[in-house]
Amino acid sequence: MSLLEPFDRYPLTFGKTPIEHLPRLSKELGGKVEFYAKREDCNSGLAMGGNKLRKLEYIVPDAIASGADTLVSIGGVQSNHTRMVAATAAKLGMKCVVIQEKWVPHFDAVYDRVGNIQMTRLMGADSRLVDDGFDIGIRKSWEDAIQSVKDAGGKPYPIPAGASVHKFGALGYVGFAEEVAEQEAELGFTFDYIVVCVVTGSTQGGMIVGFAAQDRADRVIGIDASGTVEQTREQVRGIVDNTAELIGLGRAVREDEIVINPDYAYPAYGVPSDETNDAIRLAARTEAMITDPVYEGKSMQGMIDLTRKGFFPEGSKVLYAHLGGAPALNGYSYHYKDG
Ligand code: 5PA
Repeated sequence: MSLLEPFDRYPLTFGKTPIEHLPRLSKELGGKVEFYAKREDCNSGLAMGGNKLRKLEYIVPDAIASGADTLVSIGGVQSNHTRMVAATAAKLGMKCVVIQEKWVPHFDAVYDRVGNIQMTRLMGADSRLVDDGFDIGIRKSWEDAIQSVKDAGGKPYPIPAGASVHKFGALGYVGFAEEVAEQEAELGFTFDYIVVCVVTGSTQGGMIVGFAAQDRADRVIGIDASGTVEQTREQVRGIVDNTAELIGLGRAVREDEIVINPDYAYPAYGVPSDETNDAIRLAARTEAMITDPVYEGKSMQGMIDLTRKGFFPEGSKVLYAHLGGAPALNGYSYHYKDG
């Protein structure tokens, strides 16, 4: 029986996400480890989908039950999360206010007009640009936006950055772990490692709890893209404890079951290194799998580098969780003008 049985879910996704073999990337990386991707980036018809929808599926029933008429959330200028909250609001017939902070020191001329923010505006969200810098915690700008909805006579439903420190924010990725186990039974083998990008924490946090129920949470390798890894780790710890309690895991998750590698977030959140860009190009040229400079490019870089360093024993099967994010590439046109 699913650990999620007691919780309401409002479907926003197509269903199980496909697991795709990556034979050309595997060969390129030496052929001793086989790579697969679980395509969370292809999970829905709502505004290009991505990891946030799995989280929002368990939050929407609470939003509806609260009688709210406006979803209020926060992210950077090119936030995927605010795009997904705007999409959810449009689909539900609710209003949406999103704060978009200057999380990235990046000055592409059309950065605040294309990609995620363009789609967010198209879906009718009230997108408010704010000058504050990167921080995954609770922000005054978000609290002010919640208050502004109340002042205008509306009923806000607050969704924190990345839907992460919401009590139900990690349930969706507990479901991911159960889905992987079902797919492994169909495939006839199990994965030795799962590689996932981590920033606000509920994607990996949910996976850790879900895989802890299968006694293999330490095989979830988080690749930090925040550049503030201590804060991210602390946030993941809190999310894991809350979620383990919520689903009745029946035991505490140990520190060694929370694995976060800080080595690939440089030079800063939202800024790709040369190695990130090489990883983005390699995934694109071997598998036509498009990753972005903020999140998935960094976890791809981590997976590639760890493979080259021999971290994954020969014969391992590694599952890369592709969480979405490609729309942000539009804001980085100059980086990739020559491919
Ligand atoms: C994001 C997050 P978590 O925040 O759950 O740790 O997930 C990291 C992550 N990949 C990984 C993609 C494509 C993501 O969008 N994005 C945030 C956003 O505002 O878009 C929450 C930061």
